[in-house]
Amino acid sequence: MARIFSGIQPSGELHIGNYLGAVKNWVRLQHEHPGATFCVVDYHAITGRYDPQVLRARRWGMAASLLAAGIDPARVTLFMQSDVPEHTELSWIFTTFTPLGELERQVQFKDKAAREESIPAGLLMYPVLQAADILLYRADAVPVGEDQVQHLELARDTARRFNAKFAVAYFPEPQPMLSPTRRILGLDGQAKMSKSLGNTVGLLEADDAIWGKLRPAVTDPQRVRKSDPGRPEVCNVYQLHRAFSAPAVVAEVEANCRSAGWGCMDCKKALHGAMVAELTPIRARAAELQAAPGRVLEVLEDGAARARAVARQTMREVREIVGLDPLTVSAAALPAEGAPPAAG
Ligand code: AQP
Repeated sequence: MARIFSGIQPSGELHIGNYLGAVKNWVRLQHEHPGATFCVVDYHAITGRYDPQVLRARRWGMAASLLAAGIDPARVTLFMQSDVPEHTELSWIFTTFTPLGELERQVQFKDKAAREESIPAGLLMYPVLQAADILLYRADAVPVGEDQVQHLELARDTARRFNAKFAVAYFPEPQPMLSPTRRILGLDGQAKMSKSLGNTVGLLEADDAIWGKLRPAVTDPQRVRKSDPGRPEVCNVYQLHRAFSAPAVVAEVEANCRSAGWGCMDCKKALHGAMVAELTPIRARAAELQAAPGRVLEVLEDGAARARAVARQTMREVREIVGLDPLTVSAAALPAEGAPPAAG
């Protein structure tokens, strides 16, 4: 059975892009793959500018949102990355053989670096830490959105390089598991929905706040008047219908769009209804967790203990492979250039 790992940054609120691209898939997979490992990757979230007080709240909030979205700690391990410092240790080992040029070619690095005056090295190393996150659990399947496919290619290269460099067959080559909704655009219909671009719809937003964002959402730019027939294939609102609405409603939306039977506002109202239906129970669970915050901490503590057990075992083996295992007196007998001759 595939060994599953995935992570999410607590760099903002959980949004419908994260949910449809990744988290909904995690919830589905936990039934077929009990024992999957999911992580709030807070070391990643400090690669940009941030306020420590806000980060604390977001770390708790992201864990609570994942539980509210349906992650079941009885089936899977959910933990906070910084509770398992082996992630950074393995990452350092990987940086020692990852070619700089490959990191500089990562699209997400280029995009984010373009927005920075002074580029932190951590931003460049982000995919190396991500490779460590995955390979620490020797995962071979990673449910992610499409934007992470290039990073996973680097994780596979990392596994391959490690295995070749040390002549072992130790790390598997992790493959992406993409959901049908692998790339959700922001409501401006331009860029990927992204916490750092501020074009998101939060999973826990109130009904009227969601409507406030849906109302002006960009649709088919060629549909100027209500009587103009629309093209669902270029419409972001239609894509969201495919994610949230029942198949019969999606068919109805498509037919009414093409025939100009519905205006865009009719279509958006139907989408709002479908979103509210799916998100209301998630919001209710989030409110329950907000009222009992200790429950989230218990889940994270238990998850960290389980994750740490696996991580420590991997690092014991990795240290041995790379020659960083605890020294014993027999090391003195090994030939080492420039070393004093062994006694005896
Ligand atoms: N717009 C999206 N469509 C589909 N999937 C998406 N994911 C993110 N945005 C979309 C998927 O969500 C998971 C967690 O992502 P992340 O928060 O760890 O990193 P990210 O991709 O960088 O997300 P953001 O929102 O864009 O955050 P910032 O702005 O902080 O970088 C991943 O599986 C991702 O593919």
